[in-house]
Amino acid sequence: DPYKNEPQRSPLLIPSSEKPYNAEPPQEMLADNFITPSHLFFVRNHLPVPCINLKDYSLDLQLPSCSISLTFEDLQTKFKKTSVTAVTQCAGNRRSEMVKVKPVKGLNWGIAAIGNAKWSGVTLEELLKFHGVDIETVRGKYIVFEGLDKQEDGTPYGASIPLELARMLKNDIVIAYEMNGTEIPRDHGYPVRVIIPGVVGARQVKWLKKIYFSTEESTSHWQRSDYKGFNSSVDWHNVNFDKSVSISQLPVTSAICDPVEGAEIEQGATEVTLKGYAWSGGGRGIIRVDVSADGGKTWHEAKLKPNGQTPYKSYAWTLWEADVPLPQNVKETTLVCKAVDISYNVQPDSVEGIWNLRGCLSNAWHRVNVKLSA
Ligand code: MTE
Ligand code: MO
Repeated sequence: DPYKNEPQRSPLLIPSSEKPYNAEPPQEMLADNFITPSHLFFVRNHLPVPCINLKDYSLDLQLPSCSISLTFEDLQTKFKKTSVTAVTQCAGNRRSEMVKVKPVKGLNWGIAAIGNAKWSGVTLEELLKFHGVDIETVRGKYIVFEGLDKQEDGTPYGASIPLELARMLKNDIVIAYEMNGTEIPRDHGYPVRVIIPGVVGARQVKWLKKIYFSTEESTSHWQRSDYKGFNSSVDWHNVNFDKSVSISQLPVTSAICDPVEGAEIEQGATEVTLKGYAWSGGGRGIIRVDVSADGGKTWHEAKLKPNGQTPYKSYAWTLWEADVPLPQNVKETTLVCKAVDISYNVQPDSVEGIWNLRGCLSNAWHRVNVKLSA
């Protein structure tokens, strides 16, 4: 069994698949902490978790003029330690809302395939500069990352981002050896993982083994034939993955973590307290979250908790809270939230128009139906 050496996991996590292991925390716990505790951080594994002995570990940098192999100690001691607090979100977060429109292929994620952590390590810029490589002039079109987890035929998990994007983010991309101040847990990439803030989870390669430049995107299945968007009429008979652009920076999203679907609001309540998260890709900060307790007829502004970052480099999420007046003399109602980012990007009002066969990028207004006891 290739899965016989999997790590211990928190019993609080709710698995959507066991082998490979995929799980999300209970959604009502998500908005309690600005920094998601590592044991509650969602896990998205495509393959068995590799067993890595620190003594044998090295990171291979394939540079234009030479190949360099760095030990874990090299990473910790040769370079300045930089930290970035950033969201990692799976492209399939909130897929279960898309499934209600029409079935899709993929894990049935709720709203918690997202987390916010502090990652520490060396920036890509510094790592390359140290070895005499200027990312501004290096040749190639993509930077490629490979993991130590392998498919049965030996091909590793891999991902890439365009070099143009890597240049924009060169001081923010971190080759991380710590998560939330301690060693990275096995499920999250022990001992080293790349963090590319503002970019989809799929590119943040765990168990990082190799970095190189290429004229082509990573040839991995997950880069070429997955994690792309399509219009709602494309189905598995006519889909052409080569014709769609790989997902990198993510769109604006938000969700109500508490109350949860089907909750009963206490008798006679005139208001309900909503708690949730909002986040946008590309470092675009959240400027407003609108909430409604009558299905979107009337709107109120949620109180945003500052994330300590700046509007155009807002890689962390924004947690929010709102006390919203409840409609009276009804037995049930729908709570709604929607966020606006610094570019005034908004979330689509319904999921129908953005439905796609892989159930990616599900970022419509988040709706939660609750019961009001008379
Ligand atoms: N890296 C490797 N090596 N193998 C993987 O399966 N999954 C990716 C990414 N990096 C993956 C990987 C996907 S799709 C996501 S959403 C994130 O890791 C999830 O990170 P997490 O498990 O730490 O939450
Ligand atoms: Mo993902």
